[in-house]
Amino acid sequence: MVSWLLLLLSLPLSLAASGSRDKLLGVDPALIKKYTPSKSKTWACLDGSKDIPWTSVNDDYCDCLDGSDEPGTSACVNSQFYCQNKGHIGSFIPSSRVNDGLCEPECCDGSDERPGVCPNRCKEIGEVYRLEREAIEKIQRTGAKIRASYIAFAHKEKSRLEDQVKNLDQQIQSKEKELERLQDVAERTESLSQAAIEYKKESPLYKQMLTHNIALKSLQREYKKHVAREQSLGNILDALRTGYNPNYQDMAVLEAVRGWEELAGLPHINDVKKGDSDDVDDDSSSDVPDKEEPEPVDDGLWTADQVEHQIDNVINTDYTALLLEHEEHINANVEDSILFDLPAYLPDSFIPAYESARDAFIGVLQKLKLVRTEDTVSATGVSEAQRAQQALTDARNALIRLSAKKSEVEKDIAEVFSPEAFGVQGQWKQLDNHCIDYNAGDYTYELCLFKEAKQKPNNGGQTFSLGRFDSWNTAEGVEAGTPTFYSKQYYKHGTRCWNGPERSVVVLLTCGTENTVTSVQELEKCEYQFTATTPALCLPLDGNGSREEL
Ligand code: MAN
Repeated sequence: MVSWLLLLLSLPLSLAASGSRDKLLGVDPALIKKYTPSKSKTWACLDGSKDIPWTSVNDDYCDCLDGSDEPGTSACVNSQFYCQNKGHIGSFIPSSRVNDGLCEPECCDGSDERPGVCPNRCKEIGEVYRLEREAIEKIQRTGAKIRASYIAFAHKEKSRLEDQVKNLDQQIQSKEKELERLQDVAERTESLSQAAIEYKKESPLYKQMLTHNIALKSLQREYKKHVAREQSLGNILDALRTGYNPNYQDMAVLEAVRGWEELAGLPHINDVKKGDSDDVDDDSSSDVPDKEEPEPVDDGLWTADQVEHQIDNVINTDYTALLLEHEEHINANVEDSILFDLPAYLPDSFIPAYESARDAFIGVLQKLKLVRTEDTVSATGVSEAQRAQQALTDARNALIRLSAKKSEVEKDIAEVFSPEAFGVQGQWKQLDNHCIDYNAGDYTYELCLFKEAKQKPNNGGQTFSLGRFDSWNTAEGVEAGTPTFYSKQYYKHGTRCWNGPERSVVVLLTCGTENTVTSVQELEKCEYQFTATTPALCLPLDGNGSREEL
């Protein structure tokens, strides 16, 4: 009797309990608190549109416009069903797939179908999943440690680069000072060499040469005057010769004409007139002077023709250049003096001893300033000025190189912690130009991160560039610095494919304990896809990493 009473008392409770379980079937855990009846056993649709009897919740009839009264049935369209999947991970399915006789893979607890239809496989699935996840997490933990070391490297690298900039700054400063000094030296050497030239021009030889030049010019001018004068006189005498009247028997005129004819090598005018009858004026061929034989000249002297045509070359000589050539010649001659020719008269075995004694002797003479050293010669000459100019140019070029190097290092510094380059934490910096090989049978692919990808044939042939690093993931909506951004790299503008595009690569990156290329595929002709793992993508796990698990 007592037991019956207890049974009766407990019945509504257990019914109520099982009823409340049904009412909560498929409810999103975040909304579970909202699924409680009011005191009057009514319930308000979640959109607040109406109150319905609590018994109408999950009664397989859709009452609320938002479908919130049927979380555990397929009565309302566009509703979501939540499988608890106890022992594994809860998940949502569209409510249309509830009670359709099919066991949804997302609901390992079988709660999407009536009891008894689908087995609860959450324990075994959860176990496999946990093992897999543990393995992944282990990789991630190990990878994250390596990643941390990459970050530490980036910090060190940045300080190293900053020190390099400081060092370059110092070098630039001292180079600038050196440049100033060399500029000064070059200017002074330039004026010194000018002064040296002026000094050389004081040489009696040079001055005498200038005098000779003036004398030559004067003689040339006089010569030209005389030639012109002779020409005029010849014309006058020619007129007299052809125009005088022989009938006057003027002996003075006749003698003058004869004298002229002899000097000019002309035939006597009377003979010409007789021989040629009346056309004497038109045909002057018989009245030309005989071609003058070149006058013989003494050895080494110039002919009249040379005087006429070559004297200008001599007059226009560059005497300053000649002076410097002369100086060089004289200095060179020192080497050829009899003193330095001595070895020619010595037996071979004596020559080394002779040469060292000679060098020592010359050294002493140079120290005593009795013989000029090459430097002193050039210290007053043009070559010293050229040397100073060269030193100046070299220093200028070195300064340009240092400044360029500084800009390059400054750019590297800016990139270390840039999200667009090596990551906000600098986690990629250590992998700059890190090369990974992947043997694919016919080819070995080489991926030098942030630099270039290559395809090298294993059995001989041409290596192709598959492209140089271009960018991270540029897909729309992907923000720089996010894991998705760093999950893809593009290498572009490789060797052009025959009848096709330039070779290019997309590298898909995932977290791994090593930097490895795991696959290479040529998806389209000359468009390659690499998959690769890297610790740089292994983010540290928050807590134990199993928050989703129920
Ligand atoms: C080479 C390789 C191949 C590519 C062809 C295209 O053989 O680079 O990957 O498909 O050229 O001609």
